[in-house]
Amino acid sequence: MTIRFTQARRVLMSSAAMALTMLAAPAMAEKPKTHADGPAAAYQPSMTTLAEINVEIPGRKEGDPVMTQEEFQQGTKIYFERCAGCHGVLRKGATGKPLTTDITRENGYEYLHSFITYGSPAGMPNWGTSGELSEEQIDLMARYLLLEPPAPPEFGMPEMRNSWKVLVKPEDRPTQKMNDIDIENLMSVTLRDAGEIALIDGNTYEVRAIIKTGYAVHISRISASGRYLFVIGRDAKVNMIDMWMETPATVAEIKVGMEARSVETSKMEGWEDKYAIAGSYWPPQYVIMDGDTLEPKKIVSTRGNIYDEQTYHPEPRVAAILASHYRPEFIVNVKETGKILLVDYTDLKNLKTTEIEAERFLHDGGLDSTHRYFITAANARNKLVVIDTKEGKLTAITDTGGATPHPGRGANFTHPDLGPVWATSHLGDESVALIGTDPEGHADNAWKIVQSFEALGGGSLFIKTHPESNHLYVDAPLNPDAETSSSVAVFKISDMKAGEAPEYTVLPIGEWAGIADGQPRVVQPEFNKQGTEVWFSVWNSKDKESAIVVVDDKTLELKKVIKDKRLITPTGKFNVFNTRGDIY
Ligand code: DHE
Repeated sequence: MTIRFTQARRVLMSSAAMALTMLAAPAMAEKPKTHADGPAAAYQPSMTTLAEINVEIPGRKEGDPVMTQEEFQQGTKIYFERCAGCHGVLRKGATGKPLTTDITRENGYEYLHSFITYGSPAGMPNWGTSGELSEEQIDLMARYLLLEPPAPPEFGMPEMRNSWKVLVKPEDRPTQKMNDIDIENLMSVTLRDAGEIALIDGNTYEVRAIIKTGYAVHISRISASGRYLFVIGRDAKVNMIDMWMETPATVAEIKVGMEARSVETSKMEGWEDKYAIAGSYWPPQYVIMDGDTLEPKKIVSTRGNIYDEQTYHPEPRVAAILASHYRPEFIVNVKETGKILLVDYTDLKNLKTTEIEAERFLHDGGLDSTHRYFITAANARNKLVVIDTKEGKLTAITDTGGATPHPGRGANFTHPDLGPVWATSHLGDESVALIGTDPEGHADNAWKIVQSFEALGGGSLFIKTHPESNHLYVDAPLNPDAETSSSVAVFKISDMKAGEAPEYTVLPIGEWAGIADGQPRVVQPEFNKQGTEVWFSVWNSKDKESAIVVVDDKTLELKKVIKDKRLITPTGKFNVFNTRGDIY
């Protein structure tokens, strides 16, 4: 059953939830939002791996509050898990304000205590009144912030080489495909909380392999030849999986840092499968590795100056990385300095990097349909940045008109009136924005937001279509309303008109999954190779049943519900053919 909506349900989202601020005094009279009220706040990075490290209390200063080593360790864990995503590992500020001791000591214990307890209407979560932190934990954190922060260890070449394992040497690997799997239509599915991926056959829906990967595994990318699959966990572990083996398995692995989110492989003609690259949140760096073995070759720190203020930032995290199809370059998003790096991999000894001034807090993005332009979200600034990967230059920076754009890799299609466009949905409101991507054929529309319309509600993470499809799918997994977060909006592309809000159909994917227990969220549409089916993850908690729901793209009817007790917390899905060719 599908429901038609002419008017989107509005869900109040606070874009301000992104901006944690310690500027104003805590306003106790105003009821702050709970953390869960703002999907943007709930989506802040959690440094879960860093939270496990052992730290020492840094050198004491006069007037330091008394804190035992055990309390300091607990404070560090809470800080890395709950606070570092916004305020930075070193407390120098990121999307949130700095919490260095010159500031926290000026404000004092009482101020910090009530700020943590009550939060602020501007977006600081009310950790105390929401019950997320106990009174003892708040007291601990208020004292903890008065002490100097611990510096987590660096992770350089010796650490990487120590962690690096070649499990099957290139010469011992098969010389031809040893299985009957249609690799191009395989889906690599993130099983987030299991620290595994499932390889699901796109033709038969059969789980062909479950492979152990890093902790809280995040994304998969595919080598240019289509043979190797690269998976990265939040603990910065990269697995390189050979899909030609009888049962696909890890042939090499490495840890590239302590917290990471992105991995990619070289795609330029003549450089296929030559290199892999992974970027980390901590330490702030990227590493270029051998594409056959993951041997680390070159580590480059991203510490440096913010593009506009030109002040030093000690921990600019590496967000999305894409491989250029036009030049032998990796495109590296550096979040906090707002720089996009074009890293030329032809000569690692004499590394050439083009550093583009973009915008701050770069997150995710993808290529336009010609693969020439990289379009990426500076999400905390509500901007899209466009890079010409052929010329190696900034093309445009455009405000999306919405709150916190979150495109994933985005969606390319030809609008009946407006020509070729790339679409993003938003985390902070219900809008979908279309940016014109055809500077030759539709020069007036190029790099402008040509249309904006409403989908289901805020809390959207991903949007998807396929060159063979006439539909645009928009999810809303972080919407606070359970029904909305388990549904998906579908727009018919051929019906779209300039200046007119398109209607959409709601697919009750969660309901179709037939899961009785829990409150699963529906996340990340992904097409099969042919562009005839779209797959959704029905993402439940770890101890509850989850599923993958497959929808027929032509009829929008349910085609298959994939259930298997091994499918624990499925989130991202990466079709080999589409991911490899940047088809989205
Ligand atoms: Fe992701 C992509 C970072 C939370 C699912 N995520 C990305 C990318 C980055 C990123 C930088 C782009 C990688 C690239 O293209 O090279 N993600 C982060 C975070 O910092 C954040 C907000 C919090 C954290 O602590 O990690 C975060 N991400 C999540 C989730 O909670 C999601 C929904 C579920 C999960 O599996 O963890 C999630 N992120 C994804 C997916 C992609 C992704 C599925 C790839 C989308 C694609 O189509 O390419």
